[in-house]
Order: sequence, then C-alpha cells, then structure tokens
Amino acid sequence: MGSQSDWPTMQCAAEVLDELEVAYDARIVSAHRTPDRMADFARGAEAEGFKVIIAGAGGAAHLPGMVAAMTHLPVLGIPVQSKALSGMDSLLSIVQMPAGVPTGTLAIGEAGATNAGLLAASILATSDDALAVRLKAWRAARSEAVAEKPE
Ligand code: RP5
Repeated sequence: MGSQSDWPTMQCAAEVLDELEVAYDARIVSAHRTPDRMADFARGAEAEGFKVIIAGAGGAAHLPGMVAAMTHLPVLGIPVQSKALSGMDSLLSIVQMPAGVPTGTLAIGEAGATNAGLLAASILATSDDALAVRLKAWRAARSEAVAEKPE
C-alpha cells in the first residue's frame, strides 16, 4: 500500500487471506514518497517468492501501475477511497493502463480490497488444490448466509 492511511482498507484483503490461510506480507511502498523502495520491491518480488501483488493506493494512485510496469507477476489494484474525490481519482489513476501493462482494477475501497484478496486466492488456487477447496467452502458459506426473506 502507498501509505499507513491505506491500511484500514487494505486490512480487508488481509482478513480474507487470513481466513483462507494464504500467506502474505503487508508493506508500505509509496510510488511518490519512497520510489526507490517501490522499485526494489517490484523488481525483486518474484525472486522473493511472491505470486500475486495486491497494490492499494489513493488519490494520484500510481502505485499499482508502476509496480505492474516492473514485474510480470499479476498486480491487483485497489483504489483507496480518497477524502477529496471519494476514490474516483484513485480509480481513474489505476484503471486506464496502456495496452501491454495489465493492472487488474477492483472496486473503490473496502469491497475492492476484500475482492482483491479473494481474487488473489482464486489465482493461487489454480495451482493449489487445498486452497481451491478452502475457497469453495468460503464462497459456499457466504451463499448459505444469505436469508431467503428479510427479517
Ligand atoms: C497515496 O496518498 C496513498 O496511497 C494514500 O491513499 C494517499 C494519502 O496518503 P497520506 O497522506 O494519508 O499518507 O499515496
């Protein structure tokens, strides 16, 4: 994520990864304030053993796209809800990548972070049968929790 202030949003991704028993590392890596840290992370992520990167940032949210430019790993971008423009700035900063540098873009805010965690798990589950079982169970439990009628 780009800032400590993104953590309340990004925690939603972390929570779902915890529930699915997917190992992860959470780091603050700013495209603007710590560009060298960002480049070192993005260029070294594959060698470090990462399989998927979830990158959340708000405002002028260049982090996901810049990370995607420096790695072949899948990058899932989360537009963090900004105070000034409610995350529309974040969304538009992430979603319109030029052809050739794909960056997955999720919904603004907490829903996007939760879904990024689930999507990362789905990607990993294509080569991890036990995770696929846990993911199917997670999804089934969510379906079963939906009442047929309102209270
Ligand atoms: C972005 O600027 C961060 O991703 C964050 O969403 C936003 C505001 O950062 P802070 O000023 O709260 O550190 O780089």
